[in-house]
Amino acid sequence: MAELKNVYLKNVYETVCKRNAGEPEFLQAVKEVLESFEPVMERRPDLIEAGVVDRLVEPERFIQFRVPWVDDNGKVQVNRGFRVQFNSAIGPYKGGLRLHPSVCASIIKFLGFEQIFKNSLTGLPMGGGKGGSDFDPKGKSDGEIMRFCQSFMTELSRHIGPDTDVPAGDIGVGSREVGYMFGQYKRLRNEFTGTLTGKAIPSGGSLVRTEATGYGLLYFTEEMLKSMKNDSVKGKTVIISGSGNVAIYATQKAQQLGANVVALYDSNGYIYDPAGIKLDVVRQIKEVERGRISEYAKRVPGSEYHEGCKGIWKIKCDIALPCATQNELDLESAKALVANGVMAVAEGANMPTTPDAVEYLQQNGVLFGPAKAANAGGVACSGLEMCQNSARYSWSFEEVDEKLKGIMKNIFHNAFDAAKEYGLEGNLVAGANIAGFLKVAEAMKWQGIA
Ligand code: NDP
Ligand code: 2IT
Repeated sequence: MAELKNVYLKNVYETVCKRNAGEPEFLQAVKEVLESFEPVMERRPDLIEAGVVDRLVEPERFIQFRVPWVDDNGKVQVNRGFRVQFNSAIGPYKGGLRLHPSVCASIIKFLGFEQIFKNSLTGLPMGGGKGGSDFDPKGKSDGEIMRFCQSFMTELSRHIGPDTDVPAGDIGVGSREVGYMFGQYKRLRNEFTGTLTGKAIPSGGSLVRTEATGYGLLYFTEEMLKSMKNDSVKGKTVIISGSGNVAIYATQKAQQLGANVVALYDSNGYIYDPAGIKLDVVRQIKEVERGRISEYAKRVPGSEYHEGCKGIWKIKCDIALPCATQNELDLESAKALVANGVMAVAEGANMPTTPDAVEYLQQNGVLFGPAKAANAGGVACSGLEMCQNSARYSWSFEEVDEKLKGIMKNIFHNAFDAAKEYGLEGNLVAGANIAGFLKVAEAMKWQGIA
């Protein structure tokens, strides 16, 4: 990545490096964002004077706590829980909870930092936050999952609330886990509020929330193709990494829009089905049986399973949608995609493309939809869930879906227009960062040094 030229930004970044040494994912996320701010700082000395960026890179609050629970053998287990409350300039902290053995301060802080800009881009009043634990849900019984979630929420409940901080799902946290956490929160507080989103429908959840990130990713991709290439998703060959919540509903919407989705993966390996992924089979394996994607090849004739994830990017495709985890698409993978004629990459996961891979894709004329914009549909729908909860009301599937579509189109155009205004036409990474930032920056300046 290029060196920062603006002296103010360079100094901010040096301080961030000193304060957060040993946190590579967080530093990666901050560096990318600060690079985008260079043209903004030239025009906005008032933001420098108000110390907006110095304040933005330091979380308002970082909470770390012990999560003790008892496994099925009666043995005491201890995990580490986190919540970062990064920025509340435009609304209560909002962001998911991740349960994965790799979770640590660096991962939670990078996710919380990105969430600030993403939430701002949705146009809804939500600040940035994120949380989770190094608990590994794989192979755990339902009872173990419930006891862990209850213990996690017992501590987290002190720090959250409908007007303070509203968590949701992320990797390893879906409706089941949100349900156990919501039940425990309600019991501890003796109040029924929309403090978590991603709830089941009978408990105040919103229709479309389950589908929202994947659907939103496709609405964004469709708008990007239409506006920048006068083209569409229809008839395109698509590969999607992951096979969890985001990947499944990205596949569903891509198929509805007339694309042929030919590959998916989990952390063990990928499936290739040239005739098109049979989503009912994937959903049975992943959502019902909580099994491995390798099962697919045993059940669907003509499909293949390959051990290891990297090979997926070597499959010829028009559109690639990384929907699993950070840094899963590296430079070598980007080169393979370009060599095979990929026209668009849009990020369903958070920071799935390494910085050198992003640069390579952009330099080779590939349309690139960054996570903060392209995967904002999930949190946008969470914002709509908060809205329905506050109003004690619920909207139909069609109403929520229409709102989601409108939000994703707006996000694309706001990112596109911001990039153009600052002399970086077509660079949606910079555009999304700038558009997300400016709203937060104005709010921070207006609220004084806080
Ligand atoms: P899920 O837990 O439902 O699914 C995650 C998928 O990614 C699984 O297939 C998992 O495989 C795979 N995966 C996880 N870690 C790795 C790894 N290290 N290498 C390869 N594959 C991996 O999570 P989601 O679908 O909800 O989240 C996916 C991504 O989307 C994350 O980056 C998340 O932050 C982001 N996101 C999620 C939103 C949401 O609303 N859920 C909203 C916006 C972004 P395995 O089962 O083998 O672990
Ligand atoms: O990364 C994300 O935007 C999410 N995991 C969704 C957060 C939310 O609050 O719905």
